[in-house]
Parts: sequence; C-alpha cells; structure tokens
Amino acid sequence: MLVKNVRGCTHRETSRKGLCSLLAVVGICGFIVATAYAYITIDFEDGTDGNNITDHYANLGVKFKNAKWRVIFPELPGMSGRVAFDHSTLGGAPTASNPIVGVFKKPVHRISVTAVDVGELGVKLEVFNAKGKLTGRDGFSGAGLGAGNYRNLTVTRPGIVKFKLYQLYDFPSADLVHFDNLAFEFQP
Ligand SMILES: [Ca+2]
Ligand SMILES: [Ca+2]
Repeated sequence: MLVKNVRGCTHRETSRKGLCSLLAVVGICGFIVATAYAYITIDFEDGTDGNNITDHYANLGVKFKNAKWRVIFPELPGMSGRVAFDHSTLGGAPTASNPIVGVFKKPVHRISVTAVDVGELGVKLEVFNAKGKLTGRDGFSGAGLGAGNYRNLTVTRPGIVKFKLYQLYDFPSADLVHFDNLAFEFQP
C-alpha cells in the first residue's frame, strides 16, 4: 500500500502540503512495520522476588502461569542482572506435569529463553499451536548441579501460542534450574 501511494503520487500531490502528508503516512507505516517485526525481550529486572508474574507482561503480549520472579545474587552465568524466574510453587524444580506456562496474545514464530544452572536433571522448552498440538521443542542437560551451565533454548516455528518449561528428568536430585531473558517475535 505504501509503494502504491508513492508511485501514484502526481506532481500536484507533491506540493509542500501533500509531501508533508505523504511523509506522515511513511512515518506511521514505517513504525507499524518496525513494531510488527521487532523482537520483544523481557529481562525480568522489574520484578519483585517471590511475587507471581501472571499478567504483569500482558501489555507486551505474554501471560504466565506457575511462574514467579526469583532474585539470585550474585547472578548466575547467563542471567541479565539479578532477576530470573522459576516455578511459583516448585521453585527451581518444574515438572512435565506441573510446568511453567506462557501464553501469547497472538501467534509468534520465534521464541528463546535462557535456562541457567542446568545440571543433571536438564531442561526442556515445548511450544504449542492454537489447537494445542506440540509443534516444537528444545532442551539439554548438564552434569551434577550444573554450576555455571546455561544455554538459550530456541524454537523457530509458525503459529506458537503457548510454551512450557520444565526439567527434563524427575529422579531425586538437588539440581535446580531457573530462567531469564524471554524473547519472542510475533508473526507478521
Ligand atoms: Ca534478568
Ligand atoms: Ca542446577
């Protein structure tokens, strides 16, 4: 539509007034395009330790279930600042049957999140489409308690409306995991 407007411009339309209007349209359209394709990144640094996140980031397009902010000091490798998040009742030990859940207000086609302190119990990210079908996953595991071990879990897939985060294994262990730096991009 923008291209058509530019090409369809007549000499009369490029008068000073017309040019200003055209530039205004270009500016508005440019802003919308830039916003639609922008990666949204949440560093969680605005949260209060122990509080449930729920709809705190709804204005950015994502709501949480079973998640709370977790202040960790000194911060662990992979974290942005001192604030991460983990499970609201299970802390650093979310399970497949009781995972941390995020729901997007509209489909995204890329998602990444940093898992920190990942040891022998590992970590898993699963994504789902609007029909509730599992459409992608990422995960990994470390050794022992996983001190200093972190990785960005990433899935690129169209139509993602929900994700789950939990530990890969649930055998008895003191290994805990936390998350930080959620990034996602809405589909154009
Ligand atoms: Ca952070
Ligand atoms: Ca750990």
